[in-house]
Amino acid sequence: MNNVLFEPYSLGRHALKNRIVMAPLTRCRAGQPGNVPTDLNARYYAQRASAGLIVSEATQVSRQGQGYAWTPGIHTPEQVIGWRSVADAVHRAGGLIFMQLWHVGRISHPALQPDGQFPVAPSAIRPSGTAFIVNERGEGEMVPFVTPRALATEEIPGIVKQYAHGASNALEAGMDGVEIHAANGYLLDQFLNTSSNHRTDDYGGPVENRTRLLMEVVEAVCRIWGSQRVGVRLSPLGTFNDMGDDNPEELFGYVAEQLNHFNLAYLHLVEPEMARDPASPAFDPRGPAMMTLIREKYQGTLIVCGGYDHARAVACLEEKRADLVAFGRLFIANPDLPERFRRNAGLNPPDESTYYGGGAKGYVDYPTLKPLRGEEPMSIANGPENS
Ligand code: 8OZ
Repeated sequence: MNNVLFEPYSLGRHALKNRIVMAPLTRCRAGQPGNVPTDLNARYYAQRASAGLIVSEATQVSRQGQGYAWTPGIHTPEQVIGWRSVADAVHRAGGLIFMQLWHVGRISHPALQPDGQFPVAPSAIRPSGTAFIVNERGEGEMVPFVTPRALATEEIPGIVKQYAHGASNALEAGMDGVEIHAANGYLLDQFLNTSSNHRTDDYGGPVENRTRLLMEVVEAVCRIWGSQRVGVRLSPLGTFNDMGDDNPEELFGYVAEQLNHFNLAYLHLVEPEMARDPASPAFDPRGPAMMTLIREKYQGTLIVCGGYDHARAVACLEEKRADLVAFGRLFIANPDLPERFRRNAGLNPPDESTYYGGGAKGYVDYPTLKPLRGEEPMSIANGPENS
């Protein structure tokens, strides 16, 4: 079968075996104490190494950058060692993995911050909703967000340094590249959007100013990695975490144009329907035009992500709306997703109750069609293709 998803792709310095990307997925299963990746995490990623590229779960570049219980970091020596075993396991299984570098900004809580400090943000605007923290008993708990502290202009170089530190640690951990998380309402997105950025200094106001921090971070990370091993993720028109912009076409069109100057590995878009607050109406009529606008403005490799199934992904690539397609929920439940696509096999449904936190259940125990390399045979869902 001639399936465009299985065409190889040259991504920056890497040769991808297919055009199927495992999307970054927060699973809240880092080892405690210290938010250190474990053998269980290594096993989970290695099981999914048949993706052309894995993008790791969002990984905080500093303690200040953490916003959820039990997410992994890349700011301590122990975390570097933990991530090295993840990278090694993925490589042994024939895969490639980029680490997603994350600073949550205001999407945090003093309970997760060093010395119980307030989270930082472009402006002192409290997001609606709740943070997922670890309480005194060591349990996960949802608590209302607080009003963050607005960063002083003099503190911005320190933020860029946090990303640079995470990026050089990711290099030391043997990752194949890094993706800068500038989507879904976290720190860099908070600077981009007018809903969260009311600054009056060089980092607020006109679009050139609101994009400044992102560009400084991209430049710093490219200096460490070389631009061909750096990607950026955006969520234009996203409303998750109270995002919203007065002129999103101008904003994201400008960002796409500016990113051309770096010759990055890729730009990764969370499609508008996926980036919406679940409470708001799902369809944004501006979505398709936004995707077309960015495809026109951005000259490099484009990855799209947002509830794709096999047929929609094939259509997207055939129509050249993107170069690669990322899958999130399908990869949670189907470690061998490419093989299932290839065979047109049935898919395991994901169990939402095990998305965040916990152990092996709902993490490394989804059945495959046939045993994965280096794994014991697992119990297998029925179907003639499983023999
Ligand atoms: C779901 C739960 C927690 C974090 C994102 C890193 O939205 C996340 C995230 C998603 O990008």
